[in-house]
Amino acid sequence: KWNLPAAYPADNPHSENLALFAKDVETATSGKLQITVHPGAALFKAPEIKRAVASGQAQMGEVLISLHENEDPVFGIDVVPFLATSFADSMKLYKASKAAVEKKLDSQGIKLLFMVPWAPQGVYTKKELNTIEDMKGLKWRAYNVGTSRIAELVGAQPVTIQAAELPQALATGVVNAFMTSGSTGYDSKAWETMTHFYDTQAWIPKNITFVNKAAFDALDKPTQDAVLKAAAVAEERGWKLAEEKALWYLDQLKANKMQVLPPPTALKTGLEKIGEQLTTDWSKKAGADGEAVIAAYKK
Ligand code: PCA
Repeated sequence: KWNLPAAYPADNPHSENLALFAKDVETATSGKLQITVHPGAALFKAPEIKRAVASGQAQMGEVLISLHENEDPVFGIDVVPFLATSFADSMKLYKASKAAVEKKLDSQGIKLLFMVPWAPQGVYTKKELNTIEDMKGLKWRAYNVGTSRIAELVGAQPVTIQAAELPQALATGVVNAFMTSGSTGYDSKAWETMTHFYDTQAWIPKNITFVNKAAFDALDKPTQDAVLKAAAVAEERGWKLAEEKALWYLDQLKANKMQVLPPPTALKTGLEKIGEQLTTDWSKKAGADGEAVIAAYKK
């Protein structure tokens, strides 16, 4: 009996995919390995899940990999703005970076099982944005290093809040703007406080699902194979689900009376400039290893 802490709501496609993964493992092993998924950050808060698995407090987990960019720049490659903004490019970037990510995780006692994308990231506000100057002074919800840095660059005030606490932060007015996907906007009922969604398609972040290496190694071979097979199926299903539902989520924002808009030209240009700055910063941190991954991606 294993636990799998996760950080997003039970009806988010990531969590639904995990539930199906757990079911597949249970079926394939005739109930020998039972995985209980704990969505909604119920067991561990998002930033704590990875360490909980590395230290064996939980056997498996799911987390937004860029939460751990400080441990290795390669964990933040999928949040470099405007590097890979379509699902096809995101898959290419995944393939180019997977080995480096796996290697780093392995050195931390963790085995990567699968990676699944969110939808492209856009900006939620309760006022019109025309340029990045309009973002000055916003109380900006950040979820990782990159989203904090954007706030700093535009003169907004970053407040780091994970998705599980976002609805409350919106309701109490702790923040009045944020970047995320259509799905997290939907999960947190963004329309109750926000009026605009600018579909900037700035990057596609990913979640990783992983297992404590020692726990995995202790399984017998048929059980290991069942886990790996279910993981491969979950990865394919997850990518499909994410892409299929991306537009559906934007439709839900519209149906709830939000304005879903392409970014005005000046805003787009401003964000792209910030993107260039963040790309330079990332390349500096990531050095030759990072360059090699980007080169493989661009090939
Ligand atoms: N939702 C998560 C991470 C990226 C996303 O689309 C969040 O906003 O915390």
